[in-house]
Amino acid sequence: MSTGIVLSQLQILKKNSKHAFAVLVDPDKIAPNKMELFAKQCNEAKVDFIFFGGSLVLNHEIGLCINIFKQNSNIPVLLFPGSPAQVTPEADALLYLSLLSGRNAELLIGQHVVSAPMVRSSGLEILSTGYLVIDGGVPTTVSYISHAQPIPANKADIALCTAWAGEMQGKHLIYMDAGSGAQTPISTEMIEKVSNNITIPLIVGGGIRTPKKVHDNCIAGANVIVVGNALETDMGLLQELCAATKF
Ligand code: 1GP
Repeated sequence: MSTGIVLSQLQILKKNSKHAFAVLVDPDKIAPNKMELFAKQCNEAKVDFIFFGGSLVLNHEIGLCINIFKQNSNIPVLLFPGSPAQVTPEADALLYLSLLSGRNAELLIGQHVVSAPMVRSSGLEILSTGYLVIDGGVPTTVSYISHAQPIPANKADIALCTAWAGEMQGKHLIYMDAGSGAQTPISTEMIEKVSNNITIPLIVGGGIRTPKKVHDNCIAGANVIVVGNALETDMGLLQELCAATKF
């Protein structure tokens, strides 16, 4: 089932205090006929990972989009599914998200149980991920859909204890997300507090729009920086945002 290639790449980043750049693709925002160009742009910018999915996806052609992407790029594709319906074997790995910051049993374990046979037989590398939604200043799709309260933005201790609980449960990764289109991205203080105190890789996303914020998050200890929205608005930012993780 799991080859472990993506996980070992992420673990090496954590071990060496290094950083990578991931682009989040909302399959509703890039039509299949634009995917080839998009893949080429990501190759050129040296993007490290592509995340596919979102809290709400209307497009039924995720597999097709991923196939086109992979025909034009060697960048690993990780599913970031808002629901089991977005799990598709064309990707390389699955961010197997458990919403640890919420108290919605469905997103902690319920949907995992129902989809277990399909996920097991998908052939995807499974990355067990403790998913923490942090308040980003505006109601985001993830907070609405999940029926779950985000962790307050100024409560780094809550984020740390939640990440610790995930680590002790055996999660491979922690993903702290202010939600797509967040007004306020996660503070460097919170990133630093969590990163300094866990031994598993840390992914950070939500509302990141500038190379400076990408760079600051890397310094604070994020191992993967995820950007979606800002690139949907201006793909011209890609090179600069990605380059801000390479130091
Ligand atoms: C959301 O972390 C991702 O789940 C990316 O957020 O779209 O705001 O960049 P943005």
